[in-house]
Amino acid sequence: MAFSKDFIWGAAAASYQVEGAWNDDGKGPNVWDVSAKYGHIRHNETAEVSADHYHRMKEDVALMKELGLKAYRFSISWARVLPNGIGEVNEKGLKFYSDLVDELIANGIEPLATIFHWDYPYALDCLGGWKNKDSSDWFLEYTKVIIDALSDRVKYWMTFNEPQCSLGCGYMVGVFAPFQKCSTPELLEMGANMFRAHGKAVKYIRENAKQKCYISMAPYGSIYCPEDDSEEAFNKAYNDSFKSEGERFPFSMSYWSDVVYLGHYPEDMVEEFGDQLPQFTDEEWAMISAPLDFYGVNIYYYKGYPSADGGYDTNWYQGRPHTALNWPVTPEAMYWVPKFMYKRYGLPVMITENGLSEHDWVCLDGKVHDSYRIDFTHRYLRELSRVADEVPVIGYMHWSVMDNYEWAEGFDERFGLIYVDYQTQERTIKDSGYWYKGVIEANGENL
Ligand code: GBH
Repeated sequence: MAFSKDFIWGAAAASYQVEGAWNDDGKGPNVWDVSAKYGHIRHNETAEVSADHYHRMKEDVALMKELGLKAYRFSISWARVLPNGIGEVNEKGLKFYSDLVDELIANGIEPLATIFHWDYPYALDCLGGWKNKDSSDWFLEYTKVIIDALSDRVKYWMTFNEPQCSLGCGYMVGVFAPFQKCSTPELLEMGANMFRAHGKAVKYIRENAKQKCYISMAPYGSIYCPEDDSEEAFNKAYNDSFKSEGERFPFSMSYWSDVVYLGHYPEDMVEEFGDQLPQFTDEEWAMISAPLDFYGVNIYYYKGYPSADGGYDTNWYQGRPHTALNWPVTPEAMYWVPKFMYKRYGLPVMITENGLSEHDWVCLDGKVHDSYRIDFTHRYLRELSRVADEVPVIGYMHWSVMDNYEWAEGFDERFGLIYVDYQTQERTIKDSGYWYKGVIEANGENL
């Protein structure tokens, strides 16, 4: 039956988006803290306070318990733990994560930690960031600190969240911090350093974690859906989904996942770039593609082909349901992404993010009636239940546990199961939160 008895129902957030406390207790600045001061963010909003989770962690974990979550996926702020990215450890910052983990466990919630969710230390950015040949060693140094401190209690580790966005949005099209536009050779080199960083971190975790750990990356899964039931349609969608897209390779799935999960560059990249591709030694390849335990993937919608006449892409049509961020509502993505990823990478799949933005508000009766979030999630989870009969799916993390800072979009967009009033920091569990609680209690049998 669809969901296994030990299915991990949870919700997610990321350090920079919820914590606030941007310079409390010795935290160093990251590239977002700095960029936000230079007009890159809608309404010039900053995450200096955000949802103030750093100071309200216990209250927030109590709300997670109220939602019945079995797991919480959070990320660690590198510059909170190592203010300069390397060197001196900020014990108070590290203690915050240790306390969070204790609080989660005391409330019966499994902690799932993402090592890097985009908030790169500014001090390291000043040294060239991922362009610097030492950057993978910096990442290792940071990983050591958090593994030594938390791996006695944290079993699930994700190295990079959506590396596509880190490299593509941050350094190619320049819509995310640090808002750079780098050349293709630079991007290839930076990507190579990110792979080395991933590999070194995985090696360290395997050799030094205080208990058996489950490790993954968490890219986003962007695919094309088969247009009908035929084998041809399946093959076309599958093959197109894993194309590395020429110079847009940072946004592809195959670039990140073939290297890490299969141990080679995608064939079409080898054809396209030949000798331009950074080379790895055999030892590096072994480290970069060392076996992982599951395939974590963020799922929001599937891609469309551009129309020939400049009209809608094929994942759109006139009047198509779309979210506040104008993302199409495509529940089928939740069926096809796990199916494609299992076929290609052969590992159990965990949905590390899925959700939608709405412009919710607190209604006259004091509640948040987010019926669209319920319907959206219901549709996506039904597809997940369908695919879980065919491929191993081990968990689902709703994005997000609470409203938060949506990067360059600031605070207009609300993704949470819990509403946050940014004026008062008051939290209100939305209708969708109570609905999700019911799904968890029924282990999805009521979908
Ligand atoms: C995630 O980004 C982030 O991890 C999270 O921090 C953020 O708050 C949340 O989602 C909401 O935005 O190639 O056409 O399939 C998601 C951003 C959305 C970017 C889906 C890629 C797919 C493009 N991603 N998108 S496509």
